[in-house]
Amino acid sequence: MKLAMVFYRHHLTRENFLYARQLGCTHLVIHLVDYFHREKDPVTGNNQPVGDADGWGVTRNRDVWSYEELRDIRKSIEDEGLVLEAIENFDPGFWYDVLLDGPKKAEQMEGLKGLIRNIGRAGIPIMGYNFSLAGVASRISGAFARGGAESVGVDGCDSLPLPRGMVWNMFYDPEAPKEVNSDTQITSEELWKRFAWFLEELLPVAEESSVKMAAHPDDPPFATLRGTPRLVWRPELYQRLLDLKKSHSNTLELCVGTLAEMNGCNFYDAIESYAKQNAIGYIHLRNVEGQVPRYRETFIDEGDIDIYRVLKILRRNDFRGAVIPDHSPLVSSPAPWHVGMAYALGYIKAMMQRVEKDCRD
Ligand SMILES: [Mn+2]
Repeated sequence: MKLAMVFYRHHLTRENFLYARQLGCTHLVIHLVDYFHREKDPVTGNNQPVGDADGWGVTRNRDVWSYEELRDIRKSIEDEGLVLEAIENFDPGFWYDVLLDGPKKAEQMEGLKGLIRNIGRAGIPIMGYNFSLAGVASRISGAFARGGAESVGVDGCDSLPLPRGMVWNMFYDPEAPKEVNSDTQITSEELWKRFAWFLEELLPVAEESSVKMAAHPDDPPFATLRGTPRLVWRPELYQRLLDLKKSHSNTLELCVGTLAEMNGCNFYDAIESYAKQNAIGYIHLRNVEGQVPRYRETFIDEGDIDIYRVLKILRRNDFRGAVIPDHSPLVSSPAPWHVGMAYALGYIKAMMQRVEKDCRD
């Protein structure tokens, strides 16, 4: 098992690479989609300029990340003694019509295929993605965690329908007419049909390029959100995703926190079963109290998840991939995000060492 962390694009500096290495990471996951937020974002701890007048993110990116750009990022990471393990998330501007079954679908799929080839050529083993129309929504933030640390949670489901020009929580076309996009008001089976096409088209290219595609479940795991169906909001739907096409390149970006937020989910059994199938690309690890429709993200040492038990299941099933802290509450300090991540990393590293020792003895 490898300890890693995720950096957003604005984090890709030598100082941060040293920070990760000093805290015991050997690997990194990078998030190249720039998000824009109204105010301080409790997940990234970042103050970003707003995207549009209502504070939604806007992407005008259409050209996928080039081989040269990816190669240079990988080199800058390797120069500091770290390994680039995965890229997390496509820019919504690359594939909105793949999600919406829109007119540019075929053209955008060619773009995604080119991107997967670039990723393989740049020597990056995993591409994490989330096949979702509404993306992350319904989240609230507040002083929810220990000592009033700022954290995120969910209190019921956001039913505001998706407007035209938006997928996830970003506008790819901010000038689109302000009306409900009926292409997002579809059945669950229609969503699975769109997903099956995506996988059928892209997996052969991923296989040829030695890239693993790794799917994140829907966060938060509601059956529907903003009037759209969700793909993976129950553990058996994660299995359905794997069963659609058996392949070394069809894997999971297994988010333990999201699994724990699913109603009635025995997430230990679920993790064990995915690990036995060797179907885990990499792990998102965090802790949480409660389940949909109401939960709060906590510090990693609190909440409903026994982190030691999760890591032990992974180790016993010979999981060799990366584990990253998913989110952490922000810690009151001059560097709230960095301190929160450092705390989570230290805790996970200690548990990994303990698991390693217990499994050897
Ligand atoms: Mn996650």
